[in-house]
Amino acid sequence: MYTVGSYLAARLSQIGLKHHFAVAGDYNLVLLDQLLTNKDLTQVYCSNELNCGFSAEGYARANGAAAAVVTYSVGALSALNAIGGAYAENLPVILISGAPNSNDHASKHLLHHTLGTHDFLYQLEIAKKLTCAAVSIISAADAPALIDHAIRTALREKKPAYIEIACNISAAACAAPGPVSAILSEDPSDLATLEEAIAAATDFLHGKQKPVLLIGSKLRAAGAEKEAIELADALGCSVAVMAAAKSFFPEDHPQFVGIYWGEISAPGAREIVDWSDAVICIGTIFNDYSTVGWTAEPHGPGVLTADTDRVHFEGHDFGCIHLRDFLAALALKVEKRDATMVEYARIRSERPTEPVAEPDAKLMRAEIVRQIRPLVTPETTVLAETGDSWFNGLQLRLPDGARFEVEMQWGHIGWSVPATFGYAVAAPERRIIALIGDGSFQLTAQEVAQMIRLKLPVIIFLMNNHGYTIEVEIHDGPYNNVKNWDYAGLIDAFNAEDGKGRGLRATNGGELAKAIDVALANRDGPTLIECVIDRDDCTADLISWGRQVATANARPPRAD
Ligand code: DPX
Ligand code: MG
Repeated sequence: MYTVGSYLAARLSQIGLKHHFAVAGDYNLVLLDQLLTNKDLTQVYCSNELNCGFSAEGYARANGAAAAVVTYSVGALSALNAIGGAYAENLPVILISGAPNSNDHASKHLLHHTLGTHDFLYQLEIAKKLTCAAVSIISAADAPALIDHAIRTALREKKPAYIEIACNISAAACAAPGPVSAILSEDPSDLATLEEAIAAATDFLHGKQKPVLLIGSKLRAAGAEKEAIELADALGCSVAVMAAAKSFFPEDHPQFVGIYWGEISAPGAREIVDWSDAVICIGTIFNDYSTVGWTAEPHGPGVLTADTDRVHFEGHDFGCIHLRDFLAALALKVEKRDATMVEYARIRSERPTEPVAEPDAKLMRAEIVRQIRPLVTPETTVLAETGDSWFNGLQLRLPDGARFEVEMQWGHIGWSVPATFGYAVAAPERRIIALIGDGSFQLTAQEVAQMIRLKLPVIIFLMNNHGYTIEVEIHDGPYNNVKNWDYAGLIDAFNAEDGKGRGLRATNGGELAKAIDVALANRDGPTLIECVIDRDDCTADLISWGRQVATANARPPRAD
């Protein structure tokens, strides 16, 4: 016997979820009971719904998909911010909201947790804008079809979906779920189009001497990481990655030339991409941030764009092709073209590494990065928060297997605390390191308590520069100052009577080294290391990038 709630649980489990994230509320309590009946799914609780959404977002990064369960309006409207993030970041997160009793629709009743009007559709309408599929279940008979539609669409499109379930329907009987293949199956690439696209792309490359591959952040969502390596191997050309795609192409691959990010690119990477006569952009996203204020965007007849389901370049536009099929088929057709590697070997240089600081010298940002470097093993995932943490993280060299997560399209400060929690729930076997600024941490700090609750040995480097330094570099004012907290002391408060989290403060390199030892030894909970640095002690990359972004923001209105 299935109910709407147990049907939903079965489908979540079938698509590979072992957990779902939740905050309770009276519109979803019966649903939560139903989800608990599935012994293959663990319910994981969050401190608030924004964090619940971001925890699921982080889980989806490690696991491929995720679910968050919240209550109506007061919960869901907070979670929807994170769902917008999942849309921007191409992650299939299923947001499930309890909803008013089906009898209250079209009745005279006013309900709590609503606007105080008879409109109970506004949440669904908002969710439609932020998801690829949004359904409302007010009849158990319709539940299987609606649930399947939402989940299938999310998995296909790698975008979030929304399911709301009237609170009196969650425990109502419904049909049993069928085979999961009905949800997982996807339309194959159109073969005739694929063939023509490969012929045209081969022609395009035939006339070119200096191709490069530029890897973008949609590569993972497209499930095409392996195929990108195949194409790189076949072409023998240089491979640059965009910042948001760090770790999506192995950094110890011999053709890896580093991050392409305009004037703050890895040494040689910008020169090679700009010199190329055939930039193959794979799953790339060019926005104001990734183009450094519109100063660095490959364009013109030498650009071939291979997107998630579409390939286009001068005079051609082919749809209905999966990226992985295009890359794999092209790899079989192309000839070696290694001119960019030959040139790169001539011009390459290394960024200077950070000098070792005296153990009792005042702590500086560079020393922190220097001490984090050896922690990054093949089993490590680094999550880097919006702020100078992006630029610090991007400077870490990743051995094969290490992963790197950023939320560069949505850019919600505070994302990384719950996302790290969700990621750690999904991948407890990995070493998980979060780089977070003080301002960002203050948005979502509570989720450290959930890391303590589940005894997750996450290491958090909290850069306390006493402000919104990235904003300081873009445009400074009193609004960029942050009230200081006793961050290390906060962990004791979260521990209460039973927690095993550790909070430490480092003001010099010696203290930082000792704190890292404590963190590595603490397997029973998170360790937060507050790294105290000057307000303007930031990367040179942040200064250069911030100046260009500020210039782009400050463009005057057009006269017309
Ligand atoms: C804001 C940003 O302390 O990092 O390294 O000091 O910059 P840095 P912090 O975490 O400060 C972050 C701060 C205020 N961005 O510099 S990046 C605007 C913003 C945002 N998201 C939300 N609100 C405001 N990105 C939710
Ligand atoms: Mg800061």
